[in-house]
Amino acid sequence: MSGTRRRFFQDAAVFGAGLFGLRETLHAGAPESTVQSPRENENGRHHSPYGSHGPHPAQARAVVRDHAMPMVTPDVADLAHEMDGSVKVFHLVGEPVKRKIAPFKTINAWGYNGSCPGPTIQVQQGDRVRVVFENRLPESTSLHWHGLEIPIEQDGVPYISQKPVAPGEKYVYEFTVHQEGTFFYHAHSAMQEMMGQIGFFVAHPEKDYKPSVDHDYGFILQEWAVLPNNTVPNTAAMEFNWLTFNGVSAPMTTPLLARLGSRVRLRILNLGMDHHPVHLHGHQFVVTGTEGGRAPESTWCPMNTVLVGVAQARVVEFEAKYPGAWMIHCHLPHHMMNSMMDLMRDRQIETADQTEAKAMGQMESLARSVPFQHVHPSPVAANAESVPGFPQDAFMEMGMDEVVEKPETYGLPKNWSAGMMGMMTMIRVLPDKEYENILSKKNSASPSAQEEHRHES
Ligand SMILES: [Cu+2]
Repeated sequence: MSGTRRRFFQDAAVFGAGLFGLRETLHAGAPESTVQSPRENENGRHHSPYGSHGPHPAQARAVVRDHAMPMVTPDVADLAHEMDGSVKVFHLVGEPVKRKIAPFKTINAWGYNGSCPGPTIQVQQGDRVRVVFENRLPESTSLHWHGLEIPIEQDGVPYISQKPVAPGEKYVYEFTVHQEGTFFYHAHSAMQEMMGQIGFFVAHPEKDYKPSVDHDYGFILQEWAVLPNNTVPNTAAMEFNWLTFNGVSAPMTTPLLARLGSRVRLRILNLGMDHHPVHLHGHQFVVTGTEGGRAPESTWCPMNTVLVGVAQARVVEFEAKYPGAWMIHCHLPHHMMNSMMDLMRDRQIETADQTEAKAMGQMESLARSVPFQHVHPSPVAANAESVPGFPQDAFMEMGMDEVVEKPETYGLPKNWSAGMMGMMTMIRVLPDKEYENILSKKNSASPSAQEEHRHES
């Protein structure tokens, strides 16, 4: 075991339960016993996603796999399981979910177990998996296992492979996972997909991937059309004003942490109406896998932007060589924005009178109603008004550091949040001392979160 890898496991023990600053959102209406965070898995306080009890041979292998690293889905919890003999049993509940996607915007999405996207399911290649699904939506639905090679009866297509699951009904899916890779589950109904009904299904490989990584993170890319003064996504829309990573828009996305010199894996999954070119700053990565599993090393080539098409997963890996807060974002310009219209409510900044004083006055009064402190640090030229095209970005920035503060944001430059919007997060590549400092902050910041889950153990 390399020094870096050993340190990772030490870190995992320190991390504690408080990975998420958004716990109250994640758990709104969720049966607590069915959701847990990846770090709780690593801490060993709860059922591991790999299984940890029972004498079955598959179990013995699973115990070994407890030491493998689960993927972390920032801002989304993992789904716990129980064992029935050698079968891993998950309980998934499809239901309406309130999701705070930005400090001033909460939407009525649909998801699973109180979470949108749904909680992450992590299994081991070779596992027998049972998912007891309960439909608490107001209409029929089903669950499709995207990318998995399973019997047709488990495919989750209404009328074709099963009867739709009616509201209030349960349906049991059961199959053996013979593949490895980054898969997902979703309702097999277009409008329900656009309401948010998707979640990760990760199958960890029988034989470790080479090279091994020190950090493994997953993102689900989603887009939403939610008009100002509205909370319900327009699932028939062709244009989108809210873009999210794991159900939150920057700057609410929880920054990723990586120790300087470590190897990082990102799994990026897209379910929406657009394809997203996801770009990493300051480093080159290689695509090591797709929604079909691990890609042969002969296909790896250096890049820093990967196009993640609808219904695709792209797995990339890189060495975190350079210290700093490096952006990871969709590069479509309009996907690097939040909907300013929401902050304006029923008003707009009048472009005919776009003086800084007037625009700022409106921003300040609206920010107070949210409430957050709006900081606008970027100066404009004295003759800005006379330049055709002005303004473009001048009044777009929304500094709100305090509102989105969490241990992972500690030490970022003042007003960092003004530089982050839409489908965007950052990976903070940190030297040992800074990295450990944030880990200990996470640990001490989360006693209530630890307390909250202790009774389940
Ligand atoms: Cu995009």
